[in-house]
Amino acid sequence: MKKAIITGVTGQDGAYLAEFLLENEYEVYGTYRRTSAVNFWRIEELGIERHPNLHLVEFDLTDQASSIRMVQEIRPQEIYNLAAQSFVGVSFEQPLTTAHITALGVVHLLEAIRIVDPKIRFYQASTSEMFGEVQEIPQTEATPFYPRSPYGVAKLYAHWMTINYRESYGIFGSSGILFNHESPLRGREFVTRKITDAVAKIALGKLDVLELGNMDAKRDWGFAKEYVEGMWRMLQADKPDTFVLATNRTETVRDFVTMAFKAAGIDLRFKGKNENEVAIDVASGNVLVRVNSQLYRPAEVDLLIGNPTKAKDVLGWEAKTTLEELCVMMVREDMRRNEIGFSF
Ligand code: NDP
Ligand code: GDR
Repeated sequence: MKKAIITGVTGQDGAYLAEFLLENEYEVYGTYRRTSAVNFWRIEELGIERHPNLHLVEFDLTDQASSIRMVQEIRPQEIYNLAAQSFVGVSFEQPLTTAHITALGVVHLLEAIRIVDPKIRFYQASTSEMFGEVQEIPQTEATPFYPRSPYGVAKLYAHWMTINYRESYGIFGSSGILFNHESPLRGREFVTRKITDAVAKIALGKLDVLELGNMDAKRDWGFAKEYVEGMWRMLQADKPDTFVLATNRTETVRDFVTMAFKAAGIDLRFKGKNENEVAIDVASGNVLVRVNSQLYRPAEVDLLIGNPTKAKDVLGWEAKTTLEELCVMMVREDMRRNEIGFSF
């Protein structure tokens, strides 16, 4: 039985990847952080929290000694580094915390591999945020990077360190440049889930207005459950490499708002521009969405669209779920959770 460590099993991707690896007969060691109220709601939602082959390990990526100890004790064949301070907005407020976790944290794991067993295969969760300011459309593995947030800069460091350990020490380190991927398990601070949760609350009469920042931003959104399989495929390949995972379609935040309200049977009409923009319920005339300029970021990534051809050719990976299907899935789940008063 293969052993894999997933850092960040309490997060969206960590939970889906744990489910996928358990289905594929792995023994999974999923790490979580010691906090006053550890949150296992995602693995509980997937019904895997008591799976006999899932072992929950207390771990903090910022602690070098514990990285070495963990790798030494578990001796896995594969490590998936999904742990990160992953919220772009917060990275502007906490640039150093973001750097400690999201940038330097990866070196703790790479060093642990180098010291304990250089044959361990390593996946690094890189991101389309490294592309940042548009240099080329669509973005590929060869597109120049120009990150626009402390998060993007931190991830770029981690990306290059993964490549550096590959070239310097022959470590099988692969980097997945993943474009945005969402699901009912997405954190509610990210825009898609913030929207679908608010749509459910508005439809159920629990909220009057949703406030958003920049609605002109364009993103390439896919379904997280499919993307974690791509991570696994990268570590089964013949050689380590860098791969883009994306849908090759881009939509604005406004388009997603329209789609999500439509999924709840509400048609919207948009009025005004920039910070004066609102979305009005066509049936009632009520304002349901308002722009709050305080939610704008100091620097924005305007347009992301990825070309996943290399992943398709080399890994046989392809995104399948459409944004419309994903949006309906998320609204339905948030309706159910809001109806039963689900606690996260
Ligand atoms: P989440 O924010 O949902 O999960 C992040 C995980 O990292 C959580 O389990 C969190 O634990 C853990 N974590 C944070 N800080 C530390 C730390 N110091 N030590 C150990 N664990 C820590 O992210 P996603 O699941 O969405 O993303 C997974 C990875 O993929 C991240 O690295 C993200 O940056 C990257 N990525 C995500 C994309 C997306 O669209 N989802 C796209 C491209 C890249 P806790 O629960 O305690 O906070
Ligand atoms: P992103 O995701 O920054 O792309 O990073 P997020 O959902 O936070 O933002 C997407 C776009 O929506 C705009 N936006 C808002 N965003 C949030 N969170 N809240 C709002 O109210 C709001 N209004 C408008 C943002 O300005 C932005 O343009 C995600 C994370 O998962 C990263 O970890 C990952 O690396 C990238 O996706 C790929």
